[in-house]
Amino acid sequence: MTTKAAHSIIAQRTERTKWFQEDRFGMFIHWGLYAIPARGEWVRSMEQISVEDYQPYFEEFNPDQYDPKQWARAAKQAGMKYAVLTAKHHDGFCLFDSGLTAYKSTNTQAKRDLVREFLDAFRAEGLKVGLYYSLIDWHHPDYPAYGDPIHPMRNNEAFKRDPETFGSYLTYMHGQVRELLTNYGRIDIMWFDFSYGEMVGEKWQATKLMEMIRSLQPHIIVDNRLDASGEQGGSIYSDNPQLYSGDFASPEQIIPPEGVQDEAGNPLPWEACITLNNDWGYNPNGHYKSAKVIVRKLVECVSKNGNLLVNIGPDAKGAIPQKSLRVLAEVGQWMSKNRASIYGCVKAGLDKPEWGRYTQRGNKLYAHIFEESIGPINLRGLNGKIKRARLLADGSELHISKPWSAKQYTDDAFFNFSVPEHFSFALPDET
Ligand code: FHN
Repeated sequence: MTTKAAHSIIAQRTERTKWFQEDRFGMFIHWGLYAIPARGEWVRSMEQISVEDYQPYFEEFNPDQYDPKQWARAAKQAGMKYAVLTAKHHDGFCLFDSGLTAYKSTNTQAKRDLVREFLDAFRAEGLKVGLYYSLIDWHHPDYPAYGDPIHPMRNNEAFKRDPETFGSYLTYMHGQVRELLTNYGRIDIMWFDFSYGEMVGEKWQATKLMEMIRSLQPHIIVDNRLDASGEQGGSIYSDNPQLYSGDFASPEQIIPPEGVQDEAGNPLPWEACITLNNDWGYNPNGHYKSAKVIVRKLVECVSKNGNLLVNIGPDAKGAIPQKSLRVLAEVGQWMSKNRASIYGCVKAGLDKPEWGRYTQRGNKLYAHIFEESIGPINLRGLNGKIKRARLLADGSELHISKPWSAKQYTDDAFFNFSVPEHFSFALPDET
């Protein structure tokens, strides 16, 4: 690829992801037939369930409590600005009315286009909408041979016969992406998942796929997993980006220590995706992360120029688990008072303080104090650089004291008090 072409791709990526880097916080939704066995979305592969033995889940799927308007309200009240729903996960079941398969929600007892209802409900609440689409498909006759759940290609006759297009699967996969980007209005995010081993890039005919995507919805942002796997999700290829390298990196269940940068150290768009209870698909068990942990991870992502996508796994009836709703509601209470320190914020030009993290927007610096202090809180290097400080939660003024006389503190400013955890301050910073 020429340097000029690479620069053009990087410039377009920067423009496309502006809203994404403003919004910072989204909801991931993994939902499908696997909600019935309720042991996570990989249950078919992990337990080597045959297509025939998985079929009863298709026949009985009837989420009569599915109310995407309630989902959208929960996301909005949590302070989330966008949401991504699985249109098709690895088991191949389509939550949308695809013309290319009978393995879809409109052919179940539900008789509903679950994707369309999701898109309508979340748009109505003012959230941006994205669709997750699995490159892997354990149901398609030209793909699965799920003997090896990650590498079914290796024992797949169609793949051996025609490794470039492995039968009709790529035609099917590209065709479904075309359906999703043609029949459902404006889609803001296309979230592909995932490449692995030899199955990467052009093995998916990724350039052709991206040319189609860009022609149908030029504004849409695409993750980096046409070119990366889950564990590689934290990287994005910036110095020589291919058309399919993606608009944002997608670290999974991890927050990169320094965020994601290009070789020159320039920050790149990225989004960490995490589960609430260790499973992406519905599982009533599992340890739920607390609202405090979610808030801290959100602050950490933003303090490193990143986004956080928090997953919920609705049950087979279409209901979001009560435990998930409770965590989301508590996160929303914090966001209602501190959202100014998240939306549109970026990494501050300061070292990470020992007591928490900074985020910044324009000349406002936000101090997120995570640990109750034993004494004055040291705003290292900020002596004389803070015009005033306000507590975000109630707008009250906070006193900034002068540096201590001891030599090593002469450049520092101090909050001369101890504060409870989770405080955020607006520090209009003159620097
Ligand atoms: O295998 C999938 C998994 O089920 C889930 O969808 C995650 C979410 O990012 N992605 C893959 C694992 O990396």
